[in-house]
Amino acid sequence: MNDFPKNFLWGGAVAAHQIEGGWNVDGKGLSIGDVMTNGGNGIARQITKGVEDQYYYPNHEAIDFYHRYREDILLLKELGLKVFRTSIHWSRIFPLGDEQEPNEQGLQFYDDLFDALLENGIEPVITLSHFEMPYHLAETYGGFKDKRVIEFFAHYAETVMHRYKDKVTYWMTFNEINNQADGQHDLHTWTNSGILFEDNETESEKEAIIFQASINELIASAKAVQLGKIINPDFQIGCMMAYVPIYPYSSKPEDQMAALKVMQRRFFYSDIHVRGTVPAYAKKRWLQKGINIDLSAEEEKILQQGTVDFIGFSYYMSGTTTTIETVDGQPISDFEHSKMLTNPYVASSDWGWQIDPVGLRYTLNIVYERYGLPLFIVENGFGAYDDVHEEIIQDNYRIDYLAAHIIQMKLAIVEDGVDVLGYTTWGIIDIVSFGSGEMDKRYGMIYVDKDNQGHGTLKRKKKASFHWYQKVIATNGEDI
Ligand code: P53
Repeated sequence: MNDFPKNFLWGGAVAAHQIEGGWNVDGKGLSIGDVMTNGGNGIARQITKGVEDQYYYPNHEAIDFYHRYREDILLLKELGLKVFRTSIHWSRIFPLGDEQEPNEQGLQFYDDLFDALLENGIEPVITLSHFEMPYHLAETYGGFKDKRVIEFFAHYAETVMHRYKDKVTYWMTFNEINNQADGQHDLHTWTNSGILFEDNETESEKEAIIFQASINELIASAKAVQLGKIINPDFQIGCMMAYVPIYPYSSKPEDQMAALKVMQRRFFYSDIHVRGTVPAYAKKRWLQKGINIDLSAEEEKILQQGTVDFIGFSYYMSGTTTTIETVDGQPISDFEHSKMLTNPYVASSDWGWQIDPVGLRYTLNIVYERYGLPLFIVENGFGAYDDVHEEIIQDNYRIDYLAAHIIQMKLAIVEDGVDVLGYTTWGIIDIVSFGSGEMDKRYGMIYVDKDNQGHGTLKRKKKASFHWYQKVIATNGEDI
């Protein structure tokens, strides 16, 4: 008996800015990722005003997928991938973001890339914006703070969905749209709305800015869904969320409420993507905090008419919250006196990400119960230091991590009845880390010879996990 659906979409995932390189070729404009320096484990990346000579920008070359994708696709084919998730680099298509005419060379690149994938039996799954926005839109308009950016995004979305209407079926609008609301803007500085905060802005002001930009981004997403459905009614258009489930630390009822409140911060986005209306808890929060949101009746209608077909999400880790005063933790604003802390029952990666496979099954259940829509796990993976001197990298820790998560996904499908479309592991080939800019936070099953300073031959090599995942896919998840 086979437990995974027959057409289960096994795959791998990456993002254009973390893999392509070719940052200034063939008419591409500067992207917000192009002005992010390298950071390190526990060291934040910096954002510079344009490109400055004295810094190293790891995304400029990344792993040079732009010039090497044909060779890489052959490896992905050997791996047996059914789907490959990547994004379109917005600034290849509209270098500045606010022009009418697209850059034909940029469009041609993705035609060639998608053709090469399809010829090798791999279906592209496409994110329209994976923390990628033309730098000009961030610099001149303040990103999604400005309502005009809604139109620029819609025009971009319509252009590419029209161009690739016969090559791509699965689309997602914004990668991890909720990631900007989880307090993570302190980590990355850019939010995925293309906003930089001013030093003198208070936490309350930042919250108001993020809520407004998020609403604008949600309107942009809904417009893209509407346009896409006109272009090709068979399109499956989803949202993309970072689901980091937050557990109550104890059975204290207030801990349960605190966990629920933190989760509402994330569900705010998928609630609007799926239901098309602003949830009551958000409206109350705006009222209490004196936040005035600009959302017209016409825009509300767009939200209602542009709801998604499926929910794509990333899953790496879980978190824990408590209101117990004697327990140490990081204060958060979602519920009075609540704070985030380390879960004593789970291990952590070298970057402090809490490893929790059961949390994936839990998340699949919670999200499916809430929305009843098909789910697509479009990111799951283990960032780790590999011993690069080994002849074949024996990344058993990565195999263990992935196997444990696949087993929990299987339980959600088989025992809990959750509808899961597919599973794409993050960073199937080593890429530039988004959070830290490192190469050495490796996720790949294919090793790329490049280090944190940008040195290396860029040669590709299969790791032990490559052979393991090949077998998982070939047996449709029977042999984990
Ligand atoms: P890196 C935080 C929490 C969960 C997912 O992240 C996250 C982040 C951001 O760091 O981002 C997603 O490279 C994102 C990818 C990213 C991947 O997770 O920081 O969609 O672009 O590379 C892993 O280790």
